Amino acid sequence: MSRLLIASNRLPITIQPEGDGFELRPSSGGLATALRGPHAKGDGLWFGWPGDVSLATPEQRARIDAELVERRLVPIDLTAAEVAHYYDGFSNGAVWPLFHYSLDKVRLEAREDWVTYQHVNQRFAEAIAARTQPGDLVWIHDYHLMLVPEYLRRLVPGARIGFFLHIPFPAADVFRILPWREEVLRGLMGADLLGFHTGEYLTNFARSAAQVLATDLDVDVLRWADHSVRLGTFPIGVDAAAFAADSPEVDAELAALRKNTAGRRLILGIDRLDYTKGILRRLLAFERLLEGDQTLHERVQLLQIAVPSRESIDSYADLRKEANELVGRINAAHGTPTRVPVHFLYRSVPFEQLVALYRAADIMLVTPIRDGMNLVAKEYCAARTDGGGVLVLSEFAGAADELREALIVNPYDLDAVERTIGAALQMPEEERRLRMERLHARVLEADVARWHRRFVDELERVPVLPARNAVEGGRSLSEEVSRLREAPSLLVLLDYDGTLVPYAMMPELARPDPELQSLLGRLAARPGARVHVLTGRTPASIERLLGEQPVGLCAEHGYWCRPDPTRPWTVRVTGSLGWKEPVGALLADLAARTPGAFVEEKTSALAFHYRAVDPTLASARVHELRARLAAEARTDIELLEGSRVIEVRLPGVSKSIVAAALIADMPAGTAIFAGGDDRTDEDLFSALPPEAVSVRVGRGRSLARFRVDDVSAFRALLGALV
Ligand code: ADQ
Repeated sequence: MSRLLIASNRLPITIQPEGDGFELRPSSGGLATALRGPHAKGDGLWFGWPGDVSLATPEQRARIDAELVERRLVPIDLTAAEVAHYYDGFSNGAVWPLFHYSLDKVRLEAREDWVTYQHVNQRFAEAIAARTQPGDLVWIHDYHLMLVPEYLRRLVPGARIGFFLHIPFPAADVFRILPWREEVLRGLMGADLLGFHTGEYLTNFARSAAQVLATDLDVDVLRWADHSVRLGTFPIGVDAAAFAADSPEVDAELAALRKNTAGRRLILGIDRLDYTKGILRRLLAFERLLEGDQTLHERVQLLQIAVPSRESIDSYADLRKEANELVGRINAAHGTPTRVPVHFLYRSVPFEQLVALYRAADIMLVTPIRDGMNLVAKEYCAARTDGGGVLVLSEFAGAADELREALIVNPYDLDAVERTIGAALQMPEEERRLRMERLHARVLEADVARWHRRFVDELERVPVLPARNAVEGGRSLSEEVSRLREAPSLLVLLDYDGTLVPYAMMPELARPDPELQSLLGRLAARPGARVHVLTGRTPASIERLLGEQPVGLCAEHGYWCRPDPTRPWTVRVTGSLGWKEPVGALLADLAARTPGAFVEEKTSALAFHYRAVDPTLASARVHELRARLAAEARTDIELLEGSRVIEVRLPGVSKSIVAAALIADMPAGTAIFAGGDDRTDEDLFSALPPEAVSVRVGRGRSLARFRVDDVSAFRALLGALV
């Protein structure tokens, strides 16, 4: 088992002022509860905010730090201003409402919040990078830290990074409202594994990434600029055994509750006080129920418990006021001197009392307008060892995917909620038992330990990078470049698009600028140097761009080569091209049914381009293409997937074969420099001897020994070779 490093906004303990000193208390909330157990058993670290300790004296701080070290917790201290902008402003003021479809509450004028959000995410990444060892797994949690995967990837390129989102990922049309949508997606795409509670959130994410970043989805792998991210659904569970366990304390609480409700059926709501939890609409539906049956208040009692939350944000303070007013109105209209129909408590209840409440509740109302998962629903089912109780569950909670035997309801439809509570009150005992036994068993099996194990197992599958990625012999890239500058004989092998020039909207537009022209000219004129450009383009296309340059050109990934401008193009690979006609007809048929797609004909290949196609349709067409070719069982072709293009080509054509031939043409002892940015360039790198200097432009796992960020950094290297 690898060591696991966890990062979340809060540490699983919160430090609070207590008397003259400070006290460590367990943090509340589903995430802290879910990960606390496994962290305690392992040997990893946990990074997060410990709470406000700015008033601690140096001695108190030393004591706090010693306690944190003891528990393998690494504090990321936040100033009051950082909490205001990163946490309240951006995370909870913009992302939270947007991702829960509460568009009227989204803070869009949040530039300063965004800057702080980036800054705090960078601090998390630096703290993690400083403690990461080879082989570690890093698991980052939730919407507060969506940029950490990318920032950490820059600092530790080989890190194995997982990210789990605890809230919904909204539909692409909603996500795209976010002014910082592209940065957020880039941030998340730094991970190797991205986890969501449901398939719907995963699909929403994949569509958003396709629309904003032009990523490609291949079953469950999202490819972007040659970096692959695996997507998975990992519905979180609860510590079910703890909720199912019997104890004298729970029994005593239960007896007390039963005495108080004497004769009345208990309807229960338990939530963090948050506008997403649907508390107001729940109260309105209950009010309608009471209005429809004037005697009902004699027989039922609604108990709503809400833990105060995020009180420094206006919309949360408003919610509390509105809830109070509504409860007052209902009780005034339907209460009697001895009975009030609604009890509303603002507080957290201790664990034993929580379990007793779940066991006492005849009906549990979990009716959020949106909720990533909702653990309360699962805790209720886990606690019902007696097979009693009815769960009324919103279809907009992630939990509705799994808890199908609950009464599923649309929380926006007050009549439906009212009717469903009525049906729950009337439900025959046998049906109630059948449904709850099923729910209880499922929640016990799919518990939080299983969630944890599934995610970590999947992350563990991410391969550790091959050793050749490390800087061999300890020489840095600039030392290697100085060495090549002095070499009497030098071979330079270069990809074109994405390496020498940035990608353009249309291939014709990716023209070499004067700087590049001059650079290639000077490089080729260097004594003892040979320069070749290896591209997937056709001979005509690359010749239009670089025909005047004193460099060798290899087109169609090495099918065609032209060693210098004075010599003709020749074919380097032989093989029958008889497949082109039937496969061409198949591709033409696909393109005709796919708005935005087109087929490009090369000599050795046919390329199906779909950059401008709707992503869902594109992925369906790629699958269809694969299936139809597989059905024909052809051995005379192979498939090559690029960035939003799939190429059917003659087998045996690849940059590795042509690179090997070009190397063999040079005198022994020739120094080699190679650069590329995509999958076909990995073929090139694989053909190089170990001492060659290979450079990958951009992100993604690579066989190259070195990496630079972008085209301009790569050109600077070429300049240094001259
Ligand atoms: P939350 O929005 O915090 O979690 P939820 O999943 O319901 O929502 O978890 C709340 C937790 O707090 C539960 O464990 C519950 O028992 C506890 N709790 C609530 N009220 C309480 C009270 N009055 N007293 C004591 N305990 C109380 C976020 C997402 C969810 C997702 C979780 C986990 O918003 O959708 O399910 O993360 O991924």
